[in-house]
Amino acid sequence: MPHRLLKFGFKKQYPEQRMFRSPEALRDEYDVVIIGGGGHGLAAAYYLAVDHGITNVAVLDKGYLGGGGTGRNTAIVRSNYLTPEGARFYQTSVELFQDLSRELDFNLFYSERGHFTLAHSPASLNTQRWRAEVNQHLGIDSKVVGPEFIQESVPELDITCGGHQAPIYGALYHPPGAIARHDAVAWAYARGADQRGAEIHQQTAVTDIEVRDGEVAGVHTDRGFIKTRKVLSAVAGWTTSLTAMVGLRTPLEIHPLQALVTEPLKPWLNHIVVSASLHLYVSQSSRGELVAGASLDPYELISMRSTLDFAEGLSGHMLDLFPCLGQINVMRQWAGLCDMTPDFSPIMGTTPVKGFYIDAGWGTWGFKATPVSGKTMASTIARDRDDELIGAFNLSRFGRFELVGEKGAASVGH
Ligand code: PYC
Repeated sequence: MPHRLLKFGFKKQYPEQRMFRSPEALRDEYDVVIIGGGGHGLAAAYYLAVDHGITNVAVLDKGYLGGGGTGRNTAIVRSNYLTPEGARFYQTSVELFQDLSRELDFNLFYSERGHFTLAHSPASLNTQRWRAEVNQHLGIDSKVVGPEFIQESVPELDITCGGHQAPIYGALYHPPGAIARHDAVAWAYARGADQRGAEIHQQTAVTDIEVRDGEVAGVHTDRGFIKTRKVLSAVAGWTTSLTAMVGLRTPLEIHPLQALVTEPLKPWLNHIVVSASLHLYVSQSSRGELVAGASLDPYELISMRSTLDFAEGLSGHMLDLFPCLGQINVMRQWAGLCDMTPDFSPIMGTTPVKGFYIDAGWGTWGFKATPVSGKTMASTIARDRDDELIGAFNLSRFGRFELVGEKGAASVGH
């Protein structure tokens, strides 16, 4: 490291600003307590302040900020969903993402790449046509394309899959499909919320939620009791522990989802390529690494361990599509926890416990929803009424058998 840079680093004259404050003590009372310092919780704190002027807010996390689903996904943003409810919701998120670096004054490395969902059979191409129809009806930029278009866009892709797998018949192409730097999204929302008065308390575990006469009265933490009448649960993977505290049942199942990155390469893959049949999605990050994942581990498990099975299976399928990658090394792999719903749509909004709001069921589709979930949950909390965009995602839909079957959700078997 150059000597001058080192000297600058140690000089007290130019202290580097902290991203957000770390208040020593919890207040006795907050207007809103948000459990979960991931993107969703932090975005909710930000929009509570910006859209509703509610700033007496605490965000609590038992670990560190962005250490759960936010830091463990493959950072894909898109809105080419199949249900009108899902497509409309994610389209709002894409639109928020497109302006987010400017709004939060933070480089989120938001990069529009174009998103291909490859179809390896006529049946799969039919599903992609169905998605394109729904998308176009809602004004979402999405269309079915043939093998020539795919090959021209991604010349390294082996359209025949080497004869090991069914060849590619066509794809759903979604030009606004993008990637972003996931950690930066959490930090930027944290900074924005903190600047407006919200407090972020890491290493603060919620041990119980006090409910009196059907209404939230406070939160017990390992640092003491906090009085509050409004609590948001935004804790992918741990939702069922919190809902148990307030006596609510959900149909959630927790499954690990694994991913990996390769060593960095010169930029060559300009698009996001997804194959549902091969259980693979891959993009190239701004650092040059190929970021790739497969489908959920097929069993319930609350563990973030990685497996060799996953790395082997994924690498095999990556080579079916991109035989040129035979000599590339895998650098890291990891897992996140996905709380899966039976219909592959999230659970959002008010609950039968007054003052307890839920932002859960994010399965494999949570990162891309960060801005819209924050905005709609903030409005739901502020008004104590489900935001219009998330009405279909209320927990009560399971009791009413009004599911929102979302076949546009990635990395799950439908
Ligand atoms: O929804 O695009 C997606 C996705 C990719 C990986 C996991 N989910």
